[in-house]
Amino acid sequence: MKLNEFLTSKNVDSGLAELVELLAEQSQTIKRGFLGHTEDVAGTINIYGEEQLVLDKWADEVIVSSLQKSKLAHWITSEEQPEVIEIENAKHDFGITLDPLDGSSLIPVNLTVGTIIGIYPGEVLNPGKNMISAMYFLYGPLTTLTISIAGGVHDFVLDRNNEYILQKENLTIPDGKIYASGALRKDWLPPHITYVSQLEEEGYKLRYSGSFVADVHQILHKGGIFSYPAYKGKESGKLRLLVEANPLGKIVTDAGGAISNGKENILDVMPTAISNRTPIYIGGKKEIEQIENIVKKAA
Ligand code: AHM
Ligand code: MG
Repeated sequence: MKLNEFLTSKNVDSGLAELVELLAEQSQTIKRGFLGHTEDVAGTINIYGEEQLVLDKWADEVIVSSLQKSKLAHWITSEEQPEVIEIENAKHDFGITLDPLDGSSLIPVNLTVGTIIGIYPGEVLNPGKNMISAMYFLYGPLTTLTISIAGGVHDFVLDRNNEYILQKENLTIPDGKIYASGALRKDWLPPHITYVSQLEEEGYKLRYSGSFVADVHQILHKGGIFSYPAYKGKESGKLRLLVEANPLGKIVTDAGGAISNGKENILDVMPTAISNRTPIYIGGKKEIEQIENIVKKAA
């Protein structure tokens, strides 16, 4: 079943369906643009102090300009933009969060990267639990779309005719024994050290690529836990609350898993700025309970 047929069959609001289809079209433009630009550095730095690739800025431009032209959303916040973009005379009040190319440091070595998007019914400076839909596109051996919409999480794959076709409806995170942890081991804080050694003792296997969206995709389909913890000198961790944690948090939660900063559900956190970062634990409910118990005991 094609994406547009699926959205119709689920009675998705026509404005939201139009927006999802527009974003799906942009993902194809982004994927086609990789050829020939995989190593180019833009010579600019984003608000997080990271060097931008030509492709980071270009993917951002593709999606932002399509939203500006279509007027299907009112607000956009992007990892590559310093401020919230407001679209005048928007047709709907949707607020969009965007990580145009997550894991982009892996593009020069041809590993899987993706685009992460959250959709709010209004302004983006809101707790993640207010999102009405979230999705990510993965550019790997296949181009895929995983979306939380209409009460479930669904996988689509781009076919030879450039149509996203339903692969799996209402997917749920299985039990599994994979773990991923970011930050340097020498900088981990005591609760995280305890957690990782417990996981390793229980037979969890390390799988960490450096692409959050690809690593979480693996956990969503195979079970386990991804973490990018608080670490020495960086109590808020590395990853971004609005454009990274919340959309993937919604997807994994809607698939029966959970997301936490070690103390509480990240989706309950009220952001104070679009640039907020957060420690992240995302995966199975059992693994999230385990880290929250360790953190509680250590307090
Ligand atoms: P990006 O959105 O600029 O690619 O940055 C975020 C990425 C995540 O995809 C990944 O989990 C993390 O940064 C990797 O960081 P590190 O190199 O510290 O392992
Ligand atoms: Mg990112």
